[in-house]
Amino acid sequence: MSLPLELTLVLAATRDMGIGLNGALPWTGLKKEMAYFARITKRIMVPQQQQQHSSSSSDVPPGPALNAVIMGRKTWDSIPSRFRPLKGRLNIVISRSAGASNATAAATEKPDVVMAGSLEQALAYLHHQAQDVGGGCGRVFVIGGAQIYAAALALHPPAARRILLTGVLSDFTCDTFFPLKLGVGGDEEEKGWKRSSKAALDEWVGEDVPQGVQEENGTRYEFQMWERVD
Ligand code: FOL
Repeated sequence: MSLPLELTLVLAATRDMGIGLNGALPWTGLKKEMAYFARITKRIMVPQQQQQHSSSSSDVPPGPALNAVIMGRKTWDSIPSRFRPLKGRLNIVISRSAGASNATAAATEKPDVVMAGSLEQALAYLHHQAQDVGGGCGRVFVIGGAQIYAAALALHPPAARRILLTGVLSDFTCDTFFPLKLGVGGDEEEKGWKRSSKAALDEWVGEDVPQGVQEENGTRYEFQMWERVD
């Protein structure tokens, strides 16, 4: 894991950046979109430097065992219980009333769910883990909801470097919104974000991502990546 920690926000949002309704996703039946979410948050990508100049395999560091997904308590509650914790990923759940269980979770040898009292505490936990364990954690994804995305975007110095946005082109009623408008007015660069090429998206996620408008059950969407402009 790179230090300081680099965060990637993952979300699906309508054109006006709607992400939720009544504590759930505004849509149903986007199976391939959800499969994309699961694949890209699970996939372990070995940094380029670690692959080079290794005279024998014993010189290669063990590398990350798991990526982490950081989410708020309401997002945790919104995930169907049969899918919780999200498998093949270290789940970190942020809850203001979870301060005490943080220490307990940190003491567990290989927790798949860690409770943290704030985003800062979640990042501190990952930072510690990276130093303790060889390879530590892999990529760190912030998967919502609105409050946690806002906290991630507000970090100083900036830690959210990348946004994997699935732009939903069909209209849905929403009551929860992503706190940054992307792909709407065309003035994103002023706000410090730039849409990446398909090649950059493919390289970062490690697969050939379907390009252009996708459609499932009458809902149209598009896979995008946005990167912070330095
Ligand atoms: N990002 C994107 N691109 N799409 C989303 O639907 C999405 N959803 C959330 C955050 N970022 C997203 C938050 N909500 C599951 C359910 C709700 C949820 C996140 C994840 C979930 O059950 N995930 C399983 C998939 C199981 C399946 O195959 O259907 C997982 O293993 O990731």
